[in-house]
Amino acid sequence: MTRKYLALVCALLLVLLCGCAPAAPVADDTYDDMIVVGFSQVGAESDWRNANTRSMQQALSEQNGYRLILDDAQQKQEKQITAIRNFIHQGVDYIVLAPTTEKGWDTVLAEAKSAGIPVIIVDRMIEAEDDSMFTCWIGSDFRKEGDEAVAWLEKRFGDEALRIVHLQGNIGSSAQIGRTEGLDHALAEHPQWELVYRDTGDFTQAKGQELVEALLARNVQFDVIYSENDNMAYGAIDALKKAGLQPGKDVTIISFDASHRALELVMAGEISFDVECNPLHGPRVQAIIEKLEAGGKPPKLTYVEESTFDAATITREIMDGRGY
Ligand code: GYE
Repeated sequence: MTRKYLALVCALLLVLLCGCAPAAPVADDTYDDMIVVGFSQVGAESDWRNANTRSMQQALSEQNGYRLILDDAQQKQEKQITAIRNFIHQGVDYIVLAPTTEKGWDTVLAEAKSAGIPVIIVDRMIEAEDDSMFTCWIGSDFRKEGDEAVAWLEKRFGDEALRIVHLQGNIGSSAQIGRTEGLDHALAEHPQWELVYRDTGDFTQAKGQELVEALLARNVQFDVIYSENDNMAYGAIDALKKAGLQPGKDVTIISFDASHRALELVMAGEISFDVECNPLHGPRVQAIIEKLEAGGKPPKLTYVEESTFDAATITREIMDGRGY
């Protein structure tokens, strides 16, 4: 504290004497009282991801007593591993990891563990050798999300013949694995549902559009697009419209995330069913850290509550009350 005040006084004197402010932060120990968090984020591939990043930045703000070091891994696991090593090297107080894929974390998490840095996993899950590698996890039940999507499809189409196009998220991510398992399970139960195409669109709008455009160019016929996130669905919708097809009428679209833009499309009837995936993990992580700071023990696994939307259940009030 004393050193900090001394540095502040020196900086003030500098301003008074020379009429100029020091270019760099006064001193590193400006952050002495702050909790330093290194956050390894997957990337910026989707609206969901951006809402998630904003939520973390808002909750773990300087105003709230945090110094957040954010690293965007551009959807590459090796970049995340490097970021975590940098956080360990910098001696952060906590590491928050939103993992790209489930596998491949044992070595780097063992390094964090031996450095004594708690690791909080958010959003997707990891497959760890032993679960002492991380302090706790908070995120969604992706298999349940997949099950909800196919339950709607069953209710809407029953045993009708359906040709389904499946746009997958990043292969090996929990969000892809759970949502794909839900569909696979339903495909096995409904022999009259045919999977006509399946590929990854990497959770991006551009890739979703590209895949559906390619299908239409090959004249592949389909009734349903099962898109594992909203951004790929936006791309698919653009591709359908460009080909003169009406999303929601000629092709039924099922999507995941239920971000604001997607719910507008649910209202407009272009997306028929959207399964919510809640990205607002910032305050949840903040609460976990506060608990740990106070010597408490947060639950090992926490699933956030989520709902689903179709044209019958969406209202303007619901939309206006949403933070993403
Ligand atoms: O559905 C997608 C994002 O892991 C839940 O990642 C997240 C998924 C989300 O890119 O839009």
